[in-house]
Amino acid sequence: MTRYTPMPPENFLGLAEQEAAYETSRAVIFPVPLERTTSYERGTGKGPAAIIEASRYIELYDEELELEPYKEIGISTLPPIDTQDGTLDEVITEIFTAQLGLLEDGKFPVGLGGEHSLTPPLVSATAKKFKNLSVLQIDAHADLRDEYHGNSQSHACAMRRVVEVCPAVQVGIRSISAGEVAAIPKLPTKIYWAKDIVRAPLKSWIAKVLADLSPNVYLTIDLDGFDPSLVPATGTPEPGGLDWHQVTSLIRAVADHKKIVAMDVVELMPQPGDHASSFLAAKLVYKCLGYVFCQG
Ligand SMILES: [Mn+2]
Repeated sequence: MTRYTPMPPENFLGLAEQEAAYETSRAVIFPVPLERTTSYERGTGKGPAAIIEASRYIELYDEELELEPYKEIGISTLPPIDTQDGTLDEVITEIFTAQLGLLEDGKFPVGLGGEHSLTPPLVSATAKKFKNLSVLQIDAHADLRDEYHGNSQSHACAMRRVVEVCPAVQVGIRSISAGEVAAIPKLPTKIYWAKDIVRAPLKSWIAKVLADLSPNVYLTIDLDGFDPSLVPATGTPEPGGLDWHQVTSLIRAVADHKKIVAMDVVELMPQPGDHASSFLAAKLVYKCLGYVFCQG
């Protein structure tokens, strides 16, 4: 008998109840449809639902790992957290508290955004639980502004808030302000510019990223880190981005050499007629879980 956990529209991957029960799942999909400070186009609040919807069309067998990761992992899907009621500060506190609860339960949380402002509370909670934490960010944007339009919690400030908590390694960056560039030498962050890696052999830079990361890693993936030819559905698309092979090779190497303890995938802004972006996001989440839990 096939039954699904009672959350609309379905759980991640459309799994049967025994493979998606919270108690027995090691990974938990945590939808955070936050959209308070987006700057260009709107719609990223619909990102988590679109990723979960697309995930139901993914093959459950991973051709790289040669197994069905969900069977080894158990993947539970939470209902979306309420991001509408209350001030942004209150919502950020709720995100922090929810993340800490998942970590205290021994889960591997996968935050689905939503705008990048959700990452700092997720990282803060993760840093409370795990010492020696660093953050690996894949993104087009440095997001190192101290404030943006008077708001220190803006998506444009996400990594500035993160590096106040723990060091970062930023990969795929190709959009940054002069003020941010000036601040970098004083910040605990290392930048891998898209211009230096998109045409370089994987071997030439992935080992350096590994060397820059601490033993425990929080992974935050802004989908605009990918080239917009692959993921057009983001709020602030930037040309000249990473491809699928580059991103998955990097994450596979990190999962192999470090302990990835939590992650998020943010900034999907679903567009009518474009299923490729949501599908990529869903497949990326499943790939990451396979790399984290099912590698040799
Ligand atoms: Mn970005």
